[in-house]
Amino acid sequence: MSKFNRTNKVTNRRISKSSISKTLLVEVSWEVCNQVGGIYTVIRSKAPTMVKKWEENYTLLGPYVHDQAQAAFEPLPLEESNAVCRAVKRMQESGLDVHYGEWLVTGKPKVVLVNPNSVYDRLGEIKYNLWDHHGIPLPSQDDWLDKSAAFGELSRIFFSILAEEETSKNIIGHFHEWMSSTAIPELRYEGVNISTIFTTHATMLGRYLAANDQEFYHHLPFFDWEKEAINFNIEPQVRIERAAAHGAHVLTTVSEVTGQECIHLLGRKPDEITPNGLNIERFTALHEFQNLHKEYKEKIHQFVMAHFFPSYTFDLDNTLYFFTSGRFEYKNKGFDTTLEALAKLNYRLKQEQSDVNVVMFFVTKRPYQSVNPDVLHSRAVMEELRHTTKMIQNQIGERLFYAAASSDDHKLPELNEFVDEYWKLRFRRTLQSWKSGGLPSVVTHNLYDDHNDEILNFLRSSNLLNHEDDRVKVVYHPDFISPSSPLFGMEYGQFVRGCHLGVFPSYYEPWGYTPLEAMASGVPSVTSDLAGFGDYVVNNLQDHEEKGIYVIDRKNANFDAGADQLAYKLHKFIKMDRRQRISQRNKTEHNSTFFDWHNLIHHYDKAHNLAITRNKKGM
Ligand code: G6P
Ligand code: 1S3
Repeated sequence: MSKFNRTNKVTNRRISKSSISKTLLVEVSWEVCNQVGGIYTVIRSKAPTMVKKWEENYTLLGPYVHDQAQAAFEPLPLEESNAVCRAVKRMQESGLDVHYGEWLVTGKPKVVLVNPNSVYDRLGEIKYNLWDHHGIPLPSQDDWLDKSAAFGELSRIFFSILAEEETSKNIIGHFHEWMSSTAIPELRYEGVNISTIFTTHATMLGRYLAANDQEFYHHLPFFDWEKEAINFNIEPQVRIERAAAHGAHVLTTVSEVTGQECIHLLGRKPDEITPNGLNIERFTALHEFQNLHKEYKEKIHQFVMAHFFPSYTFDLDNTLYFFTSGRFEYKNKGFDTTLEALAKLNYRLKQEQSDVNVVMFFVTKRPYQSVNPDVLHSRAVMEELRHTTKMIQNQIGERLFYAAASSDDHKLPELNEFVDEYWKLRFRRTLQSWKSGGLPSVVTHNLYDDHNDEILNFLRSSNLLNHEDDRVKVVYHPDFISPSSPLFGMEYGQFVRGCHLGVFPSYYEPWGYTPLEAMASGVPSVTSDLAGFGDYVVNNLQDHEEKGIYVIDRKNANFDAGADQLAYKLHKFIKMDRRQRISQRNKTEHNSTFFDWHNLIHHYDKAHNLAITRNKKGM
């Protein structure tokens, strides 16, 4: 239990407009102006809504990372009338490397960026205090922990000075994730007058335990957190997380699923669930999104032709593109369930003698040596083939026009005669090197650890190796997709738009932005009820399948039953005809506004209000 008494009931209301005008809100995250992972998406996409609501009373606090700041940060002059600026000035005067300005993203929020290096000379003392005051042990020479302790210390200094500079307004410090949160217990220890909120986007222990325990959710109430933290060698992180969770006036997390982890692993029930949204406007393509699907699907066709057609061909018009993407966490992200379901689906489609093809893309990040030379070669040869056919087409076009204009005859001339011998030969040679004997590779890059790779080992053992008669083909792309990647040459968002279905049946996923981002682009997807997003959809979005969000029950089903369900849903999707897919995409895109921050921000409003109330009541 928390050492602070929060048993008094406090009505949890949204913060009012007049309260906002009397409050400074500072949101703190390691991912402010610093792209690392999902929290960056939360902070960045929420910024326009926060700035609109809080105006000059809203500031973000993040780390100063030179390259990222160069690209997205514009310094502003420090105004004497602004308490945040005065705090920054005092920090600068004491020799700390602190910057104030605008983050150049939609909404242009004001940001304070602090350079962790500027307190590295005091790391010993900072760590000693965390140990002495809160029992948090921080070993030496752990880069992440050092950064976290330094960033926390700079946040503590900032808030302590801000509380001195601004005495007529409430101040809220809203901290995201353990990395940013050592300041919470320290501010409470020193009795600084700041209302604090800690939002955790996962629990450290939950992530480790889930990856190692098939029955994680059943065992959740019974874990000994201290023993497990030592077991996984993450004791400092877990202790920081717990100190922040217990020290904060208000604890929130992104989903009910992670709320359970907070109860059992952090020892505190969240006061509010703050689900993640998006700035849907950024995705809106007016009535164009169906055309964009067609345009980017065409680009994916180009890749698929280059990759498969040297070995055998199939009907692209009757081919569906499925994808999954994200960090490589084989079990947590549900890659294992996806593969099992694909094998089942392939078997079923073969039994039915279906003429549909599914190409499933795994887009993730694995260490690799290079792009597979054969894959690059076919891509290059296809470009050569395109060039050659284009030249032949031009030659025929020009010459046919002259022949037609100068002819008395009404017959179509022999077109072959219009082509130079040079181009005929080049055409034959290109075709010769285009065709290859082997099977299309299931992986596009040469992995360092090919033999132990879990995806490849599954594909090998289940013989899902892109045989001609397989109805489900696999392309494992162990790198993120970007315009500079040689095989796709497009942005990830464009790739998503070109696909038909996202597949994200996670086992451990506090929220999960990937299906929501697909939804905002009008692309349906499958998720699971163990993903915060999927759970939220089941409880809040009626007829969600019609709206393009399929949810697998993984809370109650075991691994095999989950894979069966996924195979069934994939099969159901395949059975839709084009008109049905188009109509579903319309509904998917239309309903994504449900997840616009404007519709979800009231959860944050409640948390902010509660923090002020509890701080005033000394709770
Ligand atoms: C969009 C385009 C249509 C195209 C369709 C293909 O809706 O506007 O012109 O026919 O995509 O849909 P499909 O699901 O078969 O890729
Ligand atoms: C976390 O990032 P992750 O991918 O490590 O935070 C994200 C934002 O709240 C969330 O979407 C994701 O599920 C969490 O796992």
